[in-house]
Amino acid sequence: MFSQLGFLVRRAGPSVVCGALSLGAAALQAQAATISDPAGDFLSTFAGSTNSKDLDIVSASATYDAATDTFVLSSTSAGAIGSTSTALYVWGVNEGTGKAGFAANGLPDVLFDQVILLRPDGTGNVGSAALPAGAVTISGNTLTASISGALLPSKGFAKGDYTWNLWPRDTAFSSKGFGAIADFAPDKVNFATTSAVPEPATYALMGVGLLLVGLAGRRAQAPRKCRR
Ligand SMILES: [Ca+2]
Repeated sequence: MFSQLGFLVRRAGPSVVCGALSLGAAALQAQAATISDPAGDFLSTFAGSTNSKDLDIVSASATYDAATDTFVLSSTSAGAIGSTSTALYVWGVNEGTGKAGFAANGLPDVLFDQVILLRPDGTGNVGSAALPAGAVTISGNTLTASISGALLPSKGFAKGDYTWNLWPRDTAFSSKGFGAIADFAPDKVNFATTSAVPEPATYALMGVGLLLVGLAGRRAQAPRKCRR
C-alpha cells in the first residue's frame, strides 16, 4: 500500500498526497460513532446495587453493514460482564414507529418499537425470537451481538437510519418495574446507527485512482499546494 503510494506520489506530485490524506480522514470520521456515557451514573430509582458495575454502561455503538444486512451492537460497561448473573441488557431500537415507552419516567425522547435482549450467559432475543448460538459474544467488560437485519425489518426508516438506546436491568428486581433499570445510554435520547465503511486504506487507494484519472487530463495545470 505505502510503496504503491510512494510510486504514485513521485509520478503525480503533491496534489495526490493532499487528496489521499483528505479521503483517509473522512473514512476515519465516519467510523467514529461510538457514544460514551458517564461511569457511576446509576439511576436514582435503581433498586439494585450500585456495586453492579457491569450494569453501568460507559460506551456503546450500533453498526449496520448493508452489504451483509447485519447489525452489530456493542456495549462496554464499567465492570466485567457476568458479574451480575441476573443482568439483562435491553437495546431499544426505533425502526420508524418508535414510541416513548418511558415518557412517564421523564424520558420522552427514548423512542423504540422493538427491543433486543442480551444476557451474560451469551443468549439473546429480538422480541420473542431467540438469537442463534454464537450471536452474542462477551470479552471482559464488552458485550457484542451480531444480528441479521431480517430480524429487524423496517417500520419506515432505512436500516442505516435506525436509532438506539441501551438500558441494562437487574432482573432480580423485575418486580420493581422501572426500578430494575440501572442506567440509560445515552442518558435521555437515542443515538444513531453507524454505517460500516471500507477501511481508510481502501478509501485512499480509491482516491488515488480517481485523482490520477483527473490528473491525466489536467497535468499542465496541476497545483503545487493543497487548495482549501
Ligand atoms: Ca453509565
